[in-house]
Amino acid sequence: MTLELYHSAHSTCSQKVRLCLAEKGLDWVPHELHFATRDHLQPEYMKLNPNGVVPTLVHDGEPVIESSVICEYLDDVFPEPALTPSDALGKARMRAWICYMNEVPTVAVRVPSFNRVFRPLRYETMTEEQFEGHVGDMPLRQAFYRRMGTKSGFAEAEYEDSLAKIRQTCERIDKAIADHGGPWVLGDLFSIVDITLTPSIQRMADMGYAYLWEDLPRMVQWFADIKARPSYAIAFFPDTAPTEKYPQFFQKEGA
Ligand SMILES: N[C@@H](CCC(=O)N[C@@H](CS)C(=O)NCC(=O)O)C(=O)O
Repeated sequence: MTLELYHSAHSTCSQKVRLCLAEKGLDWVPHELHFATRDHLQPEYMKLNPNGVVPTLVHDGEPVIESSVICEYLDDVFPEPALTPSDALGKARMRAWICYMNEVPTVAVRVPSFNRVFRPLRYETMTEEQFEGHVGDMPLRQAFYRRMGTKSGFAEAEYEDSLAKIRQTCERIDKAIADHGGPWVLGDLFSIVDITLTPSIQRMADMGYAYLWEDLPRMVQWFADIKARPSYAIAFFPDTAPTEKYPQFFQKEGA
C-alpha cells in the first residue's frame, strides 16, 4: 500500500491533508511542488489533478483530489481513529461545515495571504505580459489573479470583506463549541471539521490577525487545543508559515 501526496509546504489545502494523515498515523511519500516554478501547472501533474492545484493524494496509483474529499476518503479507507461522526445527523453537520469552509474561510484567507506575501513575492516584479502568460493557462482562478494584479493587490473592500468572513467563521466555531459542548466543533469527537478549519485559522494567526477572535474564549481554547495535538507539529513542519519562510514581509515598521 502506498500513499503519495503532491503538496506544497505552505499551501493551506495541503496542510489539511497533512493534518489528516498525521491524525491517522499514516506514512506517505512526499512530492513537493513549487508554485514559483509552476510545478502544479505542468502537463504530467495535471493528468493527476486537472485543476492545476495542490494537494493530490495518490493511493496505490489512483489519484484523489480536493483536500476535504481527500480527508473523507482517508477516513473511509483508514477508519481508525474515526474523524467522522457515526450518526447521520453528525455526518450532515460535518458536511455542512465542509461546504461552508470551502465557500467562506478558505476563499477569504487567500486575499490577505496574497496581498501580504504571495503577490509581492512572485508577481510584483512581473510585466503585464509575463503575468498574463502565467495566469492565462490556469484552469481555475484566472479572475482571482487578475483582480489582484501585479502591483495593486486586492481592493480595500475585498480585503475588508475577507476579514469579516474570517470573523464570521470564528464566531461560528465559538458558537458550535457552546452548542455541542466542545471541546471540538462537533462536540467530543475531533473530526474532519476541526482539521479542515485549522489551516485557515493558523494562516491568519501567523499573519497577525488573531485579534479577530481574541474575544471568543471557546475559539481561543479550541485553537490552543489544536496546536497541542501531535498532528499539528507534523503538518506544520518548519517553514510552512509565511512569517518563517518570508519574514521580510512581516517586519515591523521602523525595525
Ligand atoms: N478546492 C481545492 C483547492 C486547492 C487549492 O486552491 N490549492 C492552492 C494552494 S492552497 C493551489 O494549488 N493554488 C495554486 C495557484 O494559486 O496557482 C482543494 O481543496 O484541494
